[in-house]
Amino acid sequence: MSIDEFYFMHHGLVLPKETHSQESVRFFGQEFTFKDDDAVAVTYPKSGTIWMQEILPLVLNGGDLTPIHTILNWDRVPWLEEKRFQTLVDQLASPRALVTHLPYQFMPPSFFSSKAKVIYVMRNPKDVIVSSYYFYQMAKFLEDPGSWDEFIGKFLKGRVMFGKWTDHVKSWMHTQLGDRIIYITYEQMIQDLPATVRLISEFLGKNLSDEVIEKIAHHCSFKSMQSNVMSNFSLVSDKYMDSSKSQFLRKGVAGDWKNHFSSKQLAHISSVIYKELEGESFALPWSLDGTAVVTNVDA
Ligand code: PPS
Repeated sequence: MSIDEFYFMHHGLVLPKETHSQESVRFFGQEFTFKDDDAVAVTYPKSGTIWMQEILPLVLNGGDLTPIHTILNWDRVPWLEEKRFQTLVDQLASPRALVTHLPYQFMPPSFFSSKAKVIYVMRNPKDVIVSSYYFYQMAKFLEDPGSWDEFIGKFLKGRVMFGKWTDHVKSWMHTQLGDRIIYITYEQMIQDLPATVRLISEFLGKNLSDEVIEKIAHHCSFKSMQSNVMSNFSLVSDKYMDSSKSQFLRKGVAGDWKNHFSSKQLAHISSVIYKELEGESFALPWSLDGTAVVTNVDA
């Protein structure tokens, strides 16, 4: 991996230089203080992060569309570990909606002593690999993914930003957060977005009417986000993203993996992932051998 050109290592974690720095992770780890009413969406990359950047502000403000129509998503609900965060943090109104891709052990002391709530969003790793592969082709600040086979290998070895998918999931499935965390899946959001928005709103202590829930779900649909310039990344300079190669909001479906993997690749992926999760006390909400099955995630 051309690690020096695109990435740097932070305590064993691969981070992109363009968007992150030692100073940005230090700032988050040492200077940032969580507040009790913060809501943090935690994701492994390509699992539903920007979807949560759309949903969370609307849930927290009772369905007022102003933020999603006036603030770019990366400023509206910033990544805690990114360089931009330090410049934005003082402008964020409470209750704050935040996102992070960091594994659990990278959260700072104030997170553990606060009552900040976490929505952990998981996605079938086979679709995460597909989505990542297209993203690595279009994002100029990431290493070229190489061939499809090469990229699958890199992903499984954790030679991609934020490391191994299994390590991320394991870290967040074994927290001491009790009722401060809920687990939802991308597939659950695809299956019934209003029901998932309701779940999130109840978790955050918001009693929203059915009408408001429907309104939020409508404005957070793939189609609505695709046509929202504040959310579709069309305002990102082509210096950073080549939209002729792929779109950030690319396909927005569950199960695109069926169009991409050979049976040999699928068998390899499931055997590696199952082996790494052997002995774990939680079960994945999908069968990696067959068709995706959505069940509740029980930590
Ligand atoms: S990142 O780079 O980590 O922030 O990416 P992330 O936002 O986690 O994941 C991007 C994928 O999420 C899809 N997406 C959606 N799918 C359905 N509905 C909505 N509203 C939605 N918003 C984002 C996006 O299309 C990427 O998935 P793929 O499979 O590549 O389309």
